[in-house]
Amino acid sequence: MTAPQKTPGWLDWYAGPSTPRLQLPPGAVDAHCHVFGPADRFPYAPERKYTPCDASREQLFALRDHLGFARNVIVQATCHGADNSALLDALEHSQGRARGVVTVRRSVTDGELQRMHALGVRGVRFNFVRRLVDFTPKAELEEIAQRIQPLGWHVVVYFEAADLPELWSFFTALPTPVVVDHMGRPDVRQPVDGPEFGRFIRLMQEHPNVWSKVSCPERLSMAGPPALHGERRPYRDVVPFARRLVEQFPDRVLWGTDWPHPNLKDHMPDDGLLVDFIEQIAPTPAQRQQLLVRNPMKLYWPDEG
Ligand code: 0GY
Repeated sequence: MTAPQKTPGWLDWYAGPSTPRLQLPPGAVDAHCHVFGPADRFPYAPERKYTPCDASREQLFALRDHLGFARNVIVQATCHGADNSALLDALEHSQGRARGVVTVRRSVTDGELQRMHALGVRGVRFNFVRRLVDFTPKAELEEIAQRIQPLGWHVVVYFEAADLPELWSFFTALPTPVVVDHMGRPDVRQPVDGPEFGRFIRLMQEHPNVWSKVSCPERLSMAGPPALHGERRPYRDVVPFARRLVEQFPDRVLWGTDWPHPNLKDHMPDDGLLVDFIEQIAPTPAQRQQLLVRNPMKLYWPDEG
């Protein structure tokens, strides 16, 4: 089979990342990453909005070891639609060191959900980012949430900050923990104390079942690629946002690399530098222990945490 044509302008993940200066606590979890293909074994979904480069489970596990993580949470990427085969294959070969968050339709059977659970799936992802997916009707998502709740799973949501008002009532009615990807994608040109991020903080304040990934500075930053500035402390404009959440909600924040970084347009981050970024948003060892070990273990490995 010939390899599918990547989306024009696609940036491949960065091979040869540096060794982080920050030593991660033992048992650290990369709580947001993906596998892509390989397309010859796990073809991309016909309805996808982008075609990436391959990023295999072997490459993900090598990165995990290189950066000093112990575990991964692999999140279904939209380029695979609701076919979770690549993700489930990765879980199956992780020796218990990976958990998964899948995308399902209402047609999923109870038997399929049980099999996914046995392989390590602990959540479903609902995506509201228009450039990535055609929306699934909310009634269908509500039905899915009701069905996965008895399994002890949670719902991961991905949306743009401007859409939070419209999504608020849907999110706050979900019967499970709700984990927000990338801080709800704030516009970091706005003040951290401004109305937009204030709304997101209020969501977490008023709803103790809402968690946030304080991930993706490279996606949210407006400051440009770090190489341009020769910086080892890049993405400074994102720091106040992530730090606020780490300080205010220390027991409901997670962190992940987002490897292999789909759809970045201007640069591909060095994952070693991304790990070093954690020190800016969680400066104390106690904060990092919660962010990287205790919190993800509570959600994904509750029997071992
Ligand atoms: C991310 C972010 C993105 C993509 C996806 O599933 C996906 O395709 O999540 C994005 O393009 O912002 O979390 O990986």
